[in-house]
Formats: sequence, C-alpha cells, structure tokens
Amino acid sequence: MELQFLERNAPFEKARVCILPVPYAGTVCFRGGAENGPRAIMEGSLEVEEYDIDLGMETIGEAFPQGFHVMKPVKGGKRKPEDVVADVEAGVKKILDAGKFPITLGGEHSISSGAVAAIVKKYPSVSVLQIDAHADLRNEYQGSKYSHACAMRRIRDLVPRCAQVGVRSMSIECADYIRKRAKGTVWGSEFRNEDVLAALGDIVYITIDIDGFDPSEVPGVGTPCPGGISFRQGISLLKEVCKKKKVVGFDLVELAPIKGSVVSELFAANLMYKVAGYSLFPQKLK
Ligand SMILES: [Mn+2]
Repeated sequence: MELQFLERNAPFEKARVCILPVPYAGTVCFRGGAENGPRAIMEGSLEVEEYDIDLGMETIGEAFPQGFHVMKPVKGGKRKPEDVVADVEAGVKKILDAGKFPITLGGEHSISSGAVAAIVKKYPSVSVLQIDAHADLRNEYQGSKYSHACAMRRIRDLVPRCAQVGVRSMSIECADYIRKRAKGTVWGSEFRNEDVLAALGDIVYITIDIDGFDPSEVPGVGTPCPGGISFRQGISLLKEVCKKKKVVGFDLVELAPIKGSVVSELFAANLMYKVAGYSLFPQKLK
C-alpha cells in the first residue's frame, strides 16, 4: 500500500506539510521494531478523525485539502547511522527549500540530528524541545557518536538552546553533562509549561521520542520507561509552545508497534496530527 496520512497524499508541489519516513533502527540495542514505525503511524492515521476539537476545524480538510505529501522513505536497513543522518538532512533540506513544513517519522532517535542539521541552516537561532524518557546525551555509545543514545548530544552540538522534558533515565555521563552544561534545561515528568517555554527561544524545533510518554498510554516503544508524561500533559505543553513560539518542524521517533494492538500507533498518529495543526494554526488555539 502507498504510504499516506489521513487517506490523502498530496503531490509535493501542492502540499504545505511533507512527511519524511525514516524506517531505520540500525543502532537499536533492546526491543526492535522502530523500523516499522512510519508505516504503522500512517496506517493508524486512517482511523484519526479529521476534525480537531482544539482547533475547531478539520485541519486536513480545510487547510490542506489535498493532504500532506509523503516523501520517498529514507533507506533503512543495516546502514551506518551517520549515512542515514546525512540522508535525513538532505530530505528535510528539500522540504525546507520548497518553503514547506517538515515532519520526520522514525525510526530510531539517531535520525533527528539530521533533521536539526537542515533546520539550523535555515533558522540559525532555532532552539530545540525534546520530549523523551532518556537524556540521550552520551558522547558515544557502542562505538558510534550517532547512536540513538547520543541523539540529544548531537543536537546540542548544533543548537545551544534546548529544553528536555520527560527525562527519567540516564547514565552518569549524561547526569554530569546536565550538571555542567545543561543546568535548568532538563525536566522529568513534573514540569511547569512556563519554565520549559522560558528555556526556549522564539523559534522552536520539536523532537518527540514517543517513550517520553507513559508506557501505560503508549506501550509500543523500543525502551519503555515507567513514570512518563501523560498525553494530556504533553498536549498542554505542545499547545503552549505552538501558541507562544514559532514551530518550524518536528519529528516523531521510536514507535515500535506491538502485534495485535493498535493503541500505540493511534497515539502517535493523533499526536502527530495535533502537533502539525497547532504548529501551522496557532491562532486557532483557545
Ligand atoms: Mn530518545
């Protein structure tokens, strides 16, 4: 089946939003399956209602009558993460050069630094909001600087201003890094929206590792971690960010579908549709 979001697939020229699927999970070290994330999210989207209660509109029907455009997926398989990251950067650059809004769908978290690399060239003052259970601040993991466990470290190399939310699992190296270099910009599952907003600049890119949310709500992730943020908490924060900042793109990574359950992909598809709508129509948010 051709990949599409919400039963539509606009041609590239006509779409305002473009989805870059990245079915890559080459550095995953625990539960696999993130390579199936993009397809599962798009198939799950077929069950999402087009009317968004928060925006009071059928976002995809009114604003994007032909839908979002799904780009040709980045090649996954057993490639080196840095090669995949380079392809992600090229894909997101193509979307940005055409003046469109990029959504990158993982795949594992290592791919996000490619999207950020393209974003930072277009928006040099961008800041990054990460939702994630894991700090992902290792400089190197299992011989690679581009492992999923280094995702946020690579992003912080590119972007000095970041906020990390939902973080409740880290190595001692990550804890040291936060103490020395990221003080006051990392929160667990208890946080105040205003504090997170204050840590960010006016222009924001969002990287969402689905495991930042509680596994009781979204169990289909590679490394579930108890005590995560709720969907409601996440939506409340994301709404505020979209209302008060300019959101220039986002990614959604680490969904690893569970056979026989559609809970996780529907969670991800709903989240993705909402964040796209909030990012492009913040004035419609109450
Ligand atoms: Mn992560």
